[in-house]
Formats: sequence, C-alpha cells, structure tokens
Amino acid sequence: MAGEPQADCLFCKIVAGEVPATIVRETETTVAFRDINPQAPTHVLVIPKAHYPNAAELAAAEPKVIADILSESREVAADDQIEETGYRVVFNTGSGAGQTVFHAHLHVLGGRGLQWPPG
Ligand code: DGP
Repeated sequence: MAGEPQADCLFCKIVAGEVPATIVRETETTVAFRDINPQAPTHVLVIPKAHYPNAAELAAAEPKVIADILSESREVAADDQIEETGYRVVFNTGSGAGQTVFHAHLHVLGGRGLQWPPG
C-alpha cells in the first residue's frame, strides 16, 4: 500500500532504526540525518517516514508532508547556522537526475559556496 514501509528500502530501515544514521532532527512525519557521502560541510537528508519512491509521488499523495520536509530543512539550516551564507535544497527525482535511493529525500546542502547551474 502507498506509504507503507518497504522491506528492501534503505531509508525505511533508517526510519525503523534498523540501519544506523546520524539523525539530527525528527518529527511525527519526518526524519533528518547526515548524508553518508557529504558533498558540502552541511549535507543533511530530510525524508518522510512514509515510503514514497520520489518527491512527486509524495506530493501527490501527502502534500502536507512535503511542507513538513521544507519546514524541517529550514530548521536544519538554522541548527547548522548556514542561513546567512546560503544553502540549497534539492529533490533529485529519477535516475536521470541522479536519484539513487528510491525513498523521497530532500538534500540540504550548505556551508560552502555553491555553483549554478549544478552538473
Ligand atoms: P540521491 O542520489 O539523490 O538518491 O541521494 C541519495 C543519498 O543518500 C546520497 O547522497 C548518499 C546517501 N546515502 C546512501 N546510503 C546511505 C546510508 O546508508 N546512510 C546515509 N546516511 N546516507 C546514505
């Protein structure tokens, strides 16, 4: 069923505490943890606890949770004090855009200068 945990999903396992992660924030609907392969001094992933394969499917099914994720990204930026220097939030959606884990996640990147356009 949509939103239910998937046995073979890495991020569902992090939500369940079955795979360790450096969790920085948690709400009723979201978990935020540090990326295992950081691309910037701050690189945090904010994910829904519910399983949806990408942000588009999450937005269609549970738009409030997308709002929760964006709110949490703001808190992550405040916690890591990257608001003043600027930061980027990104949902890679689909393998062609670089998505490798098919449980929706928002990247929060900051703490260094970021180029535009991204590669
Ligand atoms: P994406 O390429 O947008 O699907 O991003 C997936 C991110 O997930 C990537 O930046 C690396 C991160 N990642 C993959 N495996 C793990 C893990 O086991 N733990 C943590 N904390 N991050 C992971």
